Amino acid sequence: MAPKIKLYFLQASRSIRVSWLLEALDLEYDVIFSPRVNKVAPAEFKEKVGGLGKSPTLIDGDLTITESGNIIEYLCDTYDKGHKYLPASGDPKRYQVLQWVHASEGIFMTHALAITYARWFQKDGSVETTEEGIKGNVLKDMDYLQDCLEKNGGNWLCGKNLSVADMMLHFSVTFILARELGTKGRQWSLVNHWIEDCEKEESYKKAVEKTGYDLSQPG
Ligand SMILES: N[C@@H](CCC(=O)N[C@@H](CS)C(=O)NCC(=O)O)C(=O)O
Repeated sequence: MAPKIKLYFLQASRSIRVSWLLEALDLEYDVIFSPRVNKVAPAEFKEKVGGLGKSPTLIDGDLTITESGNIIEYLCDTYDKGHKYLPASGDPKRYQVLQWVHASEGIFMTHALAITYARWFQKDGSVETTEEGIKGNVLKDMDYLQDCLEKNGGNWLCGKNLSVADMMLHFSVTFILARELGTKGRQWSLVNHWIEDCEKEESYKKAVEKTGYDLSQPG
């Protein structure tokens, strides 16, 4: 019988967050994959995904949901009965994890994409000047992350164990560093160490193997 969970997965995208969690939860799922064409999602793939055509989109039985953070919360509430990756509703620790889940999109990706879109679409004036203006936000975000990792004194964002905070933010930070979105010439040693730890996780490796995820692809 085909698995009831299906994941629309655009190459070099935030979809890796969901695939990583699906592997960590040991769930069966089918990947509906598309490469990028000229850096973006091909129109026929977006049509197949439906809605705004965004990846990740998850189907679980009759439910179709979008937004990586929302999908992650849904999967934890439905399948992570031991609350390994996201503490239970009402537990104060849950909101520390969710803070990073939301910051991954609402802060880190927002600032990163301001530079990405300037590079893609700015026709007049100097893109370098726009980047120079925006990069202060990205640098603050990265400095803050380094600081939090230092204060935490451990490998993971929230406490001693891997959580969905790491699974969400890993994509944002590797995207920022791989595309040098205001970060050229800067190093964050603890952030690099944390990325290495994320990528050593068996569940992350399985997700990469299953999906063919490759952030070095243009996008
Ligand atoms: N906030 C959404 C962003 C989804 C999103 O923009 N996904 C990108 C790939 S990372 C996408 O599907 N782009 C295709 C397009 O917009 O054409 C999330 O976290 O899931």
